[in-house]
Amino acid sequence: MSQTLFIDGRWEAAKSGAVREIRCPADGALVGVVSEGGRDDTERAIQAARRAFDDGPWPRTPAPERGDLLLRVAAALRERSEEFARAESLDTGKRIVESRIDMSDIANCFDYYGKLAGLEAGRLVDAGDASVVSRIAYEPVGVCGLISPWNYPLLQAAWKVAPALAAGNTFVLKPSELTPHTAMLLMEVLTDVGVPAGVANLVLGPGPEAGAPLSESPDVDLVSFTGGLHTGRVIAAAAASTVKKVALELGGKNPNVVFADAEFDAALDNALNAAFVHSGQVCSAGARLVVEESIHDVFVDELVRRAKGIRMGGPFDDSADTGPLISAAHRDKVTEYVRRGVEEGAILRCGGTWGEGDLADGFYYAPTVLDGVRSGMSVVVDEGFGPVVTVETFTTEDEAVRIGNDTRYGLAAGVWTQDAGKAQRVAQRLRHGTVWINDFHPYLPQAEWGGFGESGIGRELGPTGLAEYQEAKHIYQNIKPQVTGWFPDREG
Ligand code: TXE
Repeated sequence: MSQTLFIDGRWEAAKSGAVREIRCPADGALVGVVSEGGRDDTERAIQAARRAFDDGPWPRTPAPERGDLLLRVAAALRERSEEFARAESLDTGKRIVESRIDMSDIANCFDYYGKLAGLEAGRLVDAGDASVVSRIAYEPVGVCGLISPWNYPLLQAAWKVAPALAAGNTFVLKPSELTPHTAMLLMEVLTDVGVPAGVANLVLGPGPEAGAPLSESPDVDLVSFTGGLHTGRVIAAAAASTVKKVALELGGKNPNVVFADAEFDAALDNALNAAFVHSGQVCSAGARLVVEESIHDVFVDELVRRAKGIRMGGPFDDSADTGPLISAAHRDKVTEYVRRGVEEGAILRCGGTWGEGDLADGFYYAPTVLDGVRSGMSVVVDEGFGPVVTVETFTTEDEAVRIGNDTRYGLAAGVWTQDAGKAQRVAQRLRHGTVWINDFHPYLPQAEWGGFGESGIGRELGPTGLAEYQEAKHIYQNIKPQVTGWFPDREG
């Protein structure tokens, strides 16, 4: 029987005995068989995390010691990086080179929070009264429910696990049911470096069963979720009944604005990266190319030519530039998304096809360019989460900003121009959580990440990413207690 749930420091099977086969999206090969947890299992994990928080040593461990332990996690991840990268590539189908980059970023994230953990010793407040000592203490929130998606499975989990641990919380992690293996490996590392039993718990299984208690249970104090907008709304609504803290990262519909005076080759190359990296399964994908009308034809012709040259292939195919989509269901969704766009009037310039021949067993979808789209079309409004870029044009700076902000999301945007003043003006006016100028996609563990609008609530990474996992407590001490006389001492 598969024992792949990690609860209270022990590997366990799902109570129901159910299992799930994990298959590589690149070719359908069996990667592993894991426990398929349900509500009971998650409840058990929540209770373990609750006990570890209420009675265990972890929340009371000095913050610098917790930080040291995170630095050891980072070192262990670097040592086992190749094993982790392979596991990530097999679960997601992404190229091994991309998984290696992810693993390095994950180790950097643990390093960052390891170093930050010990720096924050609270704050003294001047109460304006010499007889008062007033201070702010930052305490852990409690039991955290961490729900992560399948596109960057361990990276998205690490953005939650590292600050949650740094702040002294205990947690239950529920990765996507499609991509569980690196989360399992992470539990091994956390145990090896000495995280106490019950602090780090892992449940696997489908969201509505294994995930839902993390947003519903009164014993969970915070739920942090990365995934789709629809699921985010369900989780926020469920969390409202117990008024738990909620952090959401729900993707985006991210404009990549290219002015005519941009450095052409760099803008073009990055427009490809923006849209097609990891086959567009990136929350910050630059899936909306917004290009100045005067260069539209030459820019888009070149984009199409280059997109046609992108090679699809499996994780270990050195000649491949990009991999498959995560599942048959997701490829069907992308297929329907493009079909609908064309029906609404988009011009299909390239792509729109599935992988054939050697690729027929995987969920490949060719890089796709949809030209001539207009505001309000479904391909402009909705996140596609596939290798699909739409093209809109503008003639003025104001129009570029208006189109860039014409979305209910607000996660990320790119601006390409050699005019530094224009770049800053546009960046200031774009309502997105990250704006890249003359670049696309880089992010830093020390810089906040998250969205405006329906892209979510809260920020991950940076100091704010730690603050999300802390409660601020004001401790006010009167060192010269006196009678206030507010209520006169009268006979009753
Ligand atoms: O994600 P879900 P799906 C977007 C992208 C994609 C769409 C749907 O547009 O096409 O979301 O993808 C867990 N209670 N993004 O359906 O459902 C689930 O098990 C608790 C953007 O695959 O959001 C998984 O662990 N948990 C994105 C996680 O939620 C629940 C990344 C994400 O799955 C749950 C992925 C419930 N009721 C998709 N229902 C990004 N922001 O990067 C599901 N889950």
